[in-house]
Amino acid sequence: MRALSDCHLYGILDLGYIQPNECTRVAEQMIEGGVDIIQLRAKKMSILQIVDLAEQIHWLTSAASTPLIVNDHAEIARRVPVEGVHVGQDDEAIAKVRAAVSYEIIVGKSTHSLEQAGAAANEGADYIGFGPIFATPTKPDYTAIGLTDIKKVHVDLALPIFCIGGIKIDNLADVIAAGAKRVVIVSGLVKAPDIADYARKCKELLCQS
Ligand code: TZP
Ligand code: MG
Repeated sequence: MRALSDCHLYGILDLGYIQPNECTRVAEQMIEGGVDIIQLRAKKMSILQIVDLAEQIHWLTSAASTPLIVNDHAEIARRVPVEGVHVGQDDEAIAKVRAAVSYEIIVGKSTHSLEQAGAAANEGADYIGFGPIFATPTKPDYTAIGLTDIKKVHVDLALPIFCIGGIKIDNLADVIAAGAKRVVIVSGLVKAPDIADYARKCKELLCQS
């Protein structure tokens, strides 16, 4: 399995953008394009429905040594041997998520400020999402934090930091110039006419930095 430290491009199978029956195709294309780590995010589905989907996707991701992270629910990792769980500020505490799962998992946390980033590191997060950098319809109720704190969060914290929110191939160079080493791209990737090609181009920019 790919180590988290080797992950630079993070893709999300967001069921707000794709249908359940499109997940495996999209995951295959992400993997083909070099997406390093994939999350399954299904805000409106039941745990059982997500479990069913996670099982299908995990066959593909594990064959490609690509960690699969599920959003929000530790319960899914109890039923499917996914590699990790991602929690937000209002979800369960990291220790509680780890305690709920009988094997070692990656636990990531969403953060929206330098203060939250530091708190997540202290709480024991394996990685953080940091953003939204730019305003995004994928997370409409959140204010963009902009590029200015990216350098400082990298100076302050040693864990992997994935900048997220409104990042596309067209602004990725700016995000990297602001200090990002790792990014999450949601709509840019899943809505690309050629997902593998889009991922490949993003990876090139990230790997040059
Ligand atoms: N957390 C902060 S911004 C965001 C999440 C889940 C959504 C990012 O989506 P997009 O489509 O890449 O802007
Ligand atoms: Mg959540």
